[in-house]
Amino acid sequence: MTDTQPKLLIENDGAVRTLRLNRPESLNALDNDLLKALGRAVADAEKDKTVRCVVVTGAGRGFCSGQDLAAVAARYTTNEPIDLGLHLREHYNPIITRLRTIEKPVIASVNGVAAGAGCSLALACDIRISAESASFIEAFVNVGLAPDAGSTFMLPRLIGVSRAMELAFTGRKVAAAEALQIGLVNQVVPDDQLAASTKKLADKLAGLPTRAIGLTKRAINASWRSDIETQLDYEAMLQTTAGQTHDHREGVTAFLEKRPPKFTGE
Ligand code: LHQ
Repeated sequence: MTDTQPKLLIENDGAVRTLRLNRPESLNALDNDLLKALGRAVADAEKDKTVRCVVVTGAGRGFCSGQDLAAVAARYTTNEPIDLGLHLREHYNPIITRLRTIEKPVIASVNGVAAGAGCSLALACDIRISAESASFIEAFVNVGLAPDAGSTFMLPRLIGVSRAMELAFTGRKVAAAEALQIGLVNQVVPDDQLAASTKKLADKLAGLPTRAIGLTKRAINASWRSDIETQLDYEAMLQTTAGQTHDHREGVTAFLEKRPPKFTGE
């Protein structure tokens, strides 16, 4: 790979925007350039009204191997003090926060190994569709670190505290079949069908009422720090907004006219 190739490929297909990590020689390890490009791309996708579904995937045989350890090691050859927390706050945390709050569906199309912060990246997406040969590794412990980039938030919520502890303590590789069984991924497909299955799901999601999906995401996120009374009230407030959208009118009209709805995302 030459330096002229972008480290992040941005592909548009109708209302679906795919962000493809493109450092295949390192299984898409995250260096500063790639992190910056990813941060910008997620922010752009959030702003762009023509984008109604975002897909995150990797080029080559890996999804993402996490922080580029060569870049970290390079810093350890000098006496320069290194603050990993600063690096997380500057580069990772804004990306993870935005993926969790962007009011559009985000799919991780996991084409290969997702390790360390690469696993966190997959977990930060709303839905995970995985190739049969893909795997998930909470690899942080293998390099003497605690999980970051949102893994300690998403992992117990997806698979329960006990399993989250085990995977984070051991850093063992979880194959796609086990990931499906424990609820780490939504769907596992044969490797050669990952692109087509992702496209099918992404096209479907991009054609749904995007505002309602955004509000759904907001409500489910809020439920994690809520109680039932507060949540019921929050749902009512969000439904006031949803009830004023064009897509709500269209959905009701289409139902009564016995035709498929044409949602515009407005
Ligand atoms: C890599 C990497 C990699 C560089 C494979 N970096 N080159 C930490 C610090 C700071 C702040 C932010 O947060 C974090 C959180 C983290 O993400 S810590 C965890 C970082 N990731 C890992 O510890 C995973 C390291 N990689 C592996 O354990 C293996 O490569 C896996 C299990 C992912 C894949 O194994 P294999 O399929 O056997 O492939 P491989 O090991 O042969 O890797 C292929 C190439 O990719 C190889 O380069 P080479 O020149 O020998 O072909 C690796 O050196 C390179 N690579 N991960 N993170």
